[in-house]
Amino acid sequence: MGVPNKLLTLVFARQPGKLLLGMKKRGFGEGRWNGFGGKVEKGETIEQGARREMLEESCVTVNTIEEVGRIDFEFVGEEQILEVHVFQTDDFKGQPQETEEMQPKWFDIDDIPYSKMWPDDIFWFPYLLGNKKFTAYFKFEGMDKILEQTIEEVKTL
Ligand code: 8OG
Repeated sequence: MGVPNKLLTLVFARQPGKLLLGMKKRGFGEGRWNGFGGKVEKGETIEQGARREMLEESCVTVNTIEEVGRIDFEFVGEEQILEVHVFQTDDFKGQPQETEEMQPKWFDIDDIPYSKMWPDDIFWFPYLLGNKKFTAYFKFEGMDKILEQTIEEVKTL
């Protein structure tokens, strides 16, 4: 048996025709636009972790939230799989504000900045934007190169 997966969350707030992304200012994924999220802490559920990270990183309070995807990331040379739970919400309160970690910005869904995002995102965003639930797996070498990938639409997660 290997090490347990590392559980992470990733939350996308939506408005008609728009998606909220944040420019990651530090740490893992720095310099890339992304949803909001991070490690699930001991004693909280994955959904609680998603809400907490969204509030901490964007100052937005999420009401209803829906899990839409799960992505497993393997990095060559690292034993631990990153298990990212992807959520979306169109039911939230508060104006997104810049925090130490993220600079938020609303993007038109026809103008998503894929070239300044994780390189796998362009493959699964169509599921997210098309309201299709999905599971995916990506094997990375370093931060930029995808060696293997699978994506599948699913009925339930
Ligand atoms: O706590 P920390 O900021 O390190 O969490 C990492 C965040 O980045 C978390 O929200 C999950 C997310 N994330 C990855 N890999 C990828 C990826 O390939 N694409 C996107 N969009 N997000 C990712 O860890």
